[in-house]
Amino acid sequence: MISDSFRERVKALLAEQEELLRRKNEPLPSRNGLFHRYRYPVVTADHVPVHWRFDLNEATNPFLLERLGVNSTFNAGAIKWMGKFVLAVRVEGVDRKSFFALAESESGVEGFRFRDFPLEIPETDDPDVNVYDMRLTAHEDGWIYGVFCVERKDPQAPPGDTVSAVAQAGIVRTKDLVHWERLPDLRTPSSQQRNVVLHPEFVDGKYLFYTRPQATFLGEGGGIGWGLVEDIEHPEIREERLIDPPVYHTIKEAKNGEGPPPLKTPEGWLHLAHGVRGTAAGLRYVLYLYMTDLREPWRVTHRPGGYFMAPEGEERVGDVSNVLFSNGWILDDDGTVYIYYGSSDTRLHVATSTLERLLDYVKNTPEDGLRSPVCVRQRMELVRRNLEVMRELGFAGEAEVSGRTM
Ligand code: M1P
Repeated sequence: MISDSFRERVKALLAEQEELLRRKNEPLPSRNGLFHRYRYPVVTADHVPVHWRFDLNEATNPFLLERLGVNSTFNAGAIKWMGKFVLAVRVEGVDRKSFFALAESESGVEGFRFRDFPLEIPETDDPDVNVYDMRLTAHEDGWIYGVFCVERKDPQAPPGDTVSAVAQAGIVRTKDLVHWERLPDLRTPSSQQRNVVLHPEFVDGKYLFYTRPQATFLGEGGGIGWGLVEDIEHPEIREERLIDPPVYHTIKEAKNGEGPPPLKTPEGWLHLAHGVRGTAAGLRYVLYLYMTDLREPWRVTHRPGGYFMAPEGEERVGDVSNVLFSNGWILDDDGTVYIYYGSSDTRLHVATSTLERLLDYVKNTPEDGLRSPVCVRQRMELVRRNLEVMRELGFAGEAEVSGRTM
């Protein structure tokens, strides 16, 4: 027999969450013409169903306490499936273990609801300790692959070392987002792998993976690499080559990593990645774009300098502050691009742009000048051209009045 007061408390919990799930989102004005952020994050720990966190049985939980709390929801893979925007969200419990859960929305910018259960993905013979950051790739072989980081304690760690870990790429595949088959972990020449992404098309009849070869768990200095796999059921990359290495005094000075699978466009493969640099306040993760050749997806054709998106406002603060990270984006039929990004390892946001704008940005943004004098020259060139235009438009006088000269 459930008491009325218990029933009321459960009702209140559910109603509070329902209000959050029904909250309307709205685009914020764009300051750079390139994308719109949205007022609210699309998935937070509070979006995780009440019945995944609380024991709703009065007999076993008379105080209605949260039994299995959720710390954060971030870094989601993304796919458009049966007309819905589906995210494979990284959900992290208060016990620090992450798992995957699908959340779906009709609009892509609000109303994300988790399915009834989290994903229970099969394991290999080597038990998984932690899994995170799934990239979803709808491959031309007909499967949807989920490539994620699987982390285990380093077997070589000396006694007493409770920290050293080994990161590898785990692989699952599905045809319906319900039944998942686990394949062996990807084998590569590198002892550690994170940020591994499957390219959506075959290259010479083989599977192409973007990798991040790294010697240590934290992976400073690795760079984005690529390699080919002949047999996806025995996935092994024998040769790994670098596409996009870290570069001194850039936004990817310390390390970088591929984001979601690249988008196929008429002009090349559009890539989203994260770049990391050290600061006195710790690492700073920003997002950047680059483009590769359609037939040779490992050959970079455009490298706009600087970042595309960096943490702002509340995005700056969280469990790992000053981090933007994206492993999911969706190109919709009307050309809108939905970019899902985690902020500070705590919550998940969306930003929208269009393919047209992103291509314009990638093709026309100058490459990083790498040295201040070169960057000044780039800016001088822009200023001169603009003053010319402003004069034609009849605005040159204003520039002169404010003290600027030709
Ligand atoms: O904490 C920031 C990010 O750190 C890792 O990314 P990377 O391997 O590039 O350093 C990942 O754990 C990622 O999930 C996390 O957001």
